[in-house]
Amino acid sequence: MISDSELNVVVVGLGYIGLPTAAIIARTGAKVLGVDVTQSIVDTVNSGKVHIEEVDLDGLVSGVVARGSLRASMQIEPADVFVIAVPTPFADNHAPNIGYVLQAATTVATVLKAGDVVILESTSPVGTTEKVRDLLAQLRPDLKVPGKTGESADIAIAYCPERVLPGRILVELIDNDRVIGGITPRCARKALAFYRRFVRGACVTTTSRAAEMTKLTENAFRDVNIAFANELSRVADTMEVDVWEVIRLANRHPRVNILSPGPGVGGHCIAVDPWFLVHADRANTPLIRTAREVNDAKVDYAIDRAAAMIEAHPGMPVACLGLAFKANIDDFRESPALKVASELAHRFGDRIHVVEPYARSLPGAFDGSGATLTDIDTAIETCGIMIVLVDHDMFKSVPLDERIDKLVYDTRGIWPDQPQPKPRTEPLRLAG
Ligand code: SAJ
Repeated sequence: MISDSELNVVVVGLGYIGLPTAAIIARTGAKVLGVDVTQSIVDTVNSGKVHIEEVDLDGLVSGVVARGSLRASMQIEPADVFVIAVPTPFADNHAPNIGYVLQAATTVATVLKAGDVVILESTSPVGTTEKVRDLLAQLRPDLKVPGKTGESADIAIAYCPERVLPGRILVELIDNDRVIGGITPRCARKALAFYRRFVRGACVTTTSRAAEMTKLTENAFRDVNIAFANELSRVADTMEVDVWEVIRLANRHPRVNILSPGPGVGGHCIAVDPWFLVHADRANTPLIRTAREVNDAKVDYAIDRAAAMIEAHPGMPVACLGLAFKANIDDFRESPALKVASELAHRFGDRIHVVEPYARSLPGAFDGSGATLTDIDTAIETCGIMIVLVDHDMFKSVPLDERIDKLVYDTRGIWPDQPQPKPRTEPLRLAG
């Protein structure tokens, strides 16, 4: 086996998963090249800096870049292992777009040689790894690809989904168990040997198709369970019961574990991946599809409730607390909080004051609205209405005596001691 210091690894895609992965591998002593299509990302990494906010990532990247273990480039180079970590968005009809994956595989094909291992980490529809194999076979007829003929293959191809939670990426990259799906068992074993270099969690091997579906299943499971919590929150509003109390009490049952309602589900994973299953088998996914619709509809419900409160108090300044898609991160992708706050900004203009400790300025969605970005102390001093959209620690720590006289719509349940105004209920509206 090649020693860590002799191993050359290319990571294609230096985003939220690719950059931390590249840095963790570089820390083992391997020589890592991060490849990205964006020049500014390449320049940032090469200067030892990071373009994304993630706990401890800046120190790790500056260390491995200074030691010469991590470099970035727009040009691919030969290596022993190629890790593909590029986005897999979906189109308007929820059809997954694996174009970036195929583009990355095309780039890898230009430098591939016998003995190399190609690993796909991007969340992908079932069958994508086989499509990568077919593409490599087409582009490099000189190399024997796995699973095509009875002969032993020249290269190994596997699927190993990332499972890390934003905010805990570096810890989870090492500690989480990994599912490693090979095109063939031999491919899985080759990829396993690579992950064992830096993963402390268990590494379990399977087929590429099972590994692909496992990843989609994990996020669909969470989406369905959050949808249950979001549905409960609406029923509780109708019943004039505190949903947070009901959930706390129900969760005392030894076999009940209800998740938390919120203003909807955001991020680039849970709100997206379930569609890959629905798109693949619409007839057999009514539950997964409805969960998506329930979670999407929660955004409109939150807007309606907040707007009713604001309309009932003409002229009163409003603080929207949080824009990130979840607590304590700077990621605003697919954020329900951002959707609610920007919609309120366009309806109520300069009455809306946004507090977001992770933003230096208001995102483009607020352009022309008249809303302003402010800090939590100013918001407490000036705003009579508070709409809690993100459970950032900074907001949780505001004591009751600083908000006792406020009108509060708390979509995250961070202030259980706050006297709640009576909600205005609307019938459930499902998208599509
Ligand atoms: N949310 C709720 N209520 C909850 C939990 C979450 O409303 O009880 C909301 C969050 O506020 C956020 C969204 O759901 O808007 C998603 O947040 P999350 O913390 O559940 O998940 P992500 O998107 O940050 O990361 C998920 C994780 N998947 C699972 O937990 C099954 C992570 O492990 C995956 O690696 C990641 O997706 C991914 O990249 O696929």
